[in-house]
Amino acid sequence: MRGCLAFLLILFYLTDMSAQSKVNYEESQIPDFELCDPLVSLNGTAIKNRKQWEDLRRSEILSFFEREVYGKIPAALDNISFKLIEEKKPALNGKAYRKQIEIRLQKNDKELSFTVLIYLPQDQEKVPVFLGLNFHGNHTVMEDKKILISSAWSLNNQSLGIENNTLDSKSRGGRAHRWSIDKILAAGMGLATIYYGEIDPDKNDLTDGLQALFYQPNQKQPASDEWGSIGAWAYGLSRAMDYLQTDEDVDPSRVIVFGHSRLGKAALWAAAGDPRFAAVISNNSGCGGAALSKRRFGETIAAINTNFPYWFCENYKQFNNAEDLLSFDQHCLLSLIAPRPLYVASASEDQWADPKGEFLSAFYASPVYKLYGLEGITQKTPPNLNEPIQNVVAYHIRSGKHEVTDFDWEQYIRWAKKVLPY
Ligand code: GTR
Repeated sequence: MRGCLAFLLILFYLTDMSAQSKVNYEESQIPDFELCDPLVSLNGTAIKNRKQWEDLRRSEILSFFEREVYGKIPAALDNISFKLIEEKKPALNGKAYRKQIEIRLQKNDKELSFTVLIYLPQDQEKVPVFLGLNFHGNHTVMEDKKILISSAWSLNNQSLGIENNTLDSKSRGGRAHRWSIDKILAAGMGLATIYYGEIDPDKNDLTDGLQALFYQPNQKQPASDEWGSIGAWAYGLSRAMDYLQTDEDVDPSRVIVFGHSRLGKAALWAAAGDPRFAAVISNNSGCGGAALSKRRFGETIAAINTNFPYWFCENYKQFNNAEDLLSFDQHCLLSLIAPRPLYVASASEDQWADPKGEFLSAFYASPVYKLYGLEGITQKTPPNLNEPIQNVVAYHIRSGKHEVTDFDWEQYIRWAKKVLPY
């Protein structure tokens, strides 16, 4: 009897593993599925105007994503403070000003700090700013020796020469190609960036980082409806926004939150929960970001929860290989951004992130923009490669890999100038 049970368990495990490892890249193999209508509330009420959307429907959607996907923020901070660790100084051969600010969070007699690096164009007041997390430290964003190197844990990276989970000057400027700072400054805009590992190290261990600040004595992991790492990174973006609101060089009404890949998921979630972000850009955010989960194309919920079991809340695992149970798909996450401008971008070789699922998600979120009289994505077929659609909801599919390129930034800057209030 016991042998039989063990055999069944092994069989179940193997079947489950093979279901997880089969990655579908065929449109013809996408299962039939139904998407919820963002404009019909849970009790069946048709949402006809902004008031109904804001009073009734929006909070239904937001609380679903809080409880079942990214996890709730467990409590309020005891204190937040800002320290200018590098005053505003001329940088980049006189093209810019740079400053570095430490943000300190305190809770339960514990604290966590992270550093915001800011570049602003010279001779300009109240600058609109792109705010984005970076993967390997602020010092990788620019070849600028004055940028402080973080002592926080980092993922190793061969091409950047990062070993022993420790950052050093070898990787200085190693990711400059992802930030197009010259183009941003030339457009009269600024850049604020934070190393995400200072907020929560990207490893399967929630005993440190932001979560740990909020634990009760003896608590070692978040409750099943509380935040994972993506929730923590998004929270860090909002705390950076707290700072930006106090910075007299920045226009707090024009802060665009940006993120690539896992950090694109964090940017979307930050903007969904924090209306102070004027706009959001999701660059190749894929599964658990802009892409529709029910398509099960490329990365699936089971795959992401297996490879990164700490990114989402524990409750999200109930949807592993059970996408039909989702009462809301990711287009509903995008609808939470309305009426603020939203840019979803894909790359043709990034099939893992399901470019078509990212496009359709923006399309299905667009009726909410229409309630506000704004133009979203109105065509149901994706545009040609490298031919952006730039309405209040924007989309492009760039040729090439999972990356952030100059082409991407050129589109974001052009669009930001068009859609932000001036
Ligand atoms: C992948 C992950 C994606 C995406 C990517 C990244 O391994 O499966 O969801 O987040 O990492 O962040 O680069």
